[in-house]
Amino acid sequence: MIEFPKDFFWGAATSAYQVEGNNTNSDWWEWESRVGLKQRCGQACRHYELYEHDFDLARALNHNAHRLSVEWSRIEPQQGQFSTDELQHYRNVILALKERGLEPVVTLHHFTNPVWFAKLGGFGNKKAAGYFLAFVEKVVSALCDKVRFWVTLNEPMVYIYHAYILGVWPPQEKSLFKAKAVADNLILAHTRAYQLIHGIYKKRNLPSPMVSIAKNTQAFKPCIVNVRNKFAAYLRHWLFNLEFLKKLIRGNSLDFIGVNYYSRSLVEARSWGIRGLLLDVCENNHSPLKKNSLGWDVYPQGLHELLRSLGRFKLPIFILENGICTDDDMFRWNFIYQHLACVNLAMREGVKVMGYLYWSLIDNFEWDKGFAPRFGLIDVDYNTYKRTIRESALKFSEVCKTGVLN
Ligand code: IFM
Repeated sequence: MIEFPKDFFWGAATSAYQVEGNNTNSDWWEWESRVGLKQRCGQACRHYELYEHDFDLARALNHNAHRLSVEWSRIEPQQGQFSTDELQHYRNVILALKERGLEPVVTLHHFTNPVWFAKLGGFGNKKAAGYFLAFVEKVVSALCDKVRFWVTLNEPMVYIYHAYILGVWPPQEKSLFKAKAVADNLILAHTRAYQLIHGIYKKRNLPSPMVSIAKNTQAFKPCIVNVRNKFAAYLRHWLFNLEFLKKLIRGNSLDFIGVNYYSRSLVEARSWGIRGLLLDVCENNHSPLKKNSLGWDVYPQGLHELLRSLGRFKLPIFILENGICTDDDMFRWNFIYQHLACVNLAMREGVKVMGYLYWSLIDNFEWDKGFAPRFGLIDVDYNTYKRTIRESALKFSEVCKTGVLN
């Protein structure tokens, strides 16, 4: 029998743009129409109207926590103009979670920006952190009496990689120089937001908040075990999993480590150059594993190794995303089961993990990949917006209820 602590957080995650619908002031909305994206976000899952129903389902599934994001472009549609209606909307959303006994975990930036901010150069602008802080100040002041867990940035390195290196997300700039500037500004934005949030709680005599980022992570494994591949795998783990976190920890700006984990990357360094060491992956289908519908390897033991490695920082860890897109729901349950077993093993070995949030509560808009990848515990019919609970969700709900993985 595999047991979890009584005070463990169980639940699922979503992000505003991917589920709400009609975020017409967002840079993604503008970009999708400009480039003619095949499948546009449109109404998404209509979660903006249906959130109470979705939270009823989460409650019925025995979740006791839920991660969501607030959409900056709704709250500040024009620079300096804050919408009291939208702030009230998000307050209602948080109250709806609390009424159902779900601990809110609130993300402030999950890939999307207001159009006005994007036009000013987004996080490439020297003043970006200042613009972000004005928004953070409004949101945190409006919600601080109801929210304890804040996530300033979702997967900053994924954001930079897709938007400024691969150039497949807005603003589609392919510039290492820009990518570096954006990374520096994101670190500054986080650090200043961290101080601001703590300052607001202190001023209002509220119990200290828990502030972090959601860090994307991967297991880097040598394809053929030789010195170069082993070195490249180690280097990538150090650079892509740990370095960003280390910077924030050195700046005393993390209260816990937020972890997003999905998959493995099979390292095959074809040279000792930067490209070989940092980017080359196996292209020969060596050591094949089962894959999700986007072709990502399923590799649960990577989560165990990662948690062990993060344990060195002596901060509590909160798994903020772990999930699979698949049309085979038994495969989804297997995925959850195996990852939870790995989390539990790390905990028994002394790593402090506070909770596990599955990505995602409901099927949603998977960015440039559209609606085809199905990550949800709950199926969404995009014609009727009807929700249907999947079998995997029911099995997961038993674990949430009992804290036992059978
Ligand atoms: O859908 C995304 C989410 O927005 C960020 N983390 C990974 C998920 C699956 O790709």
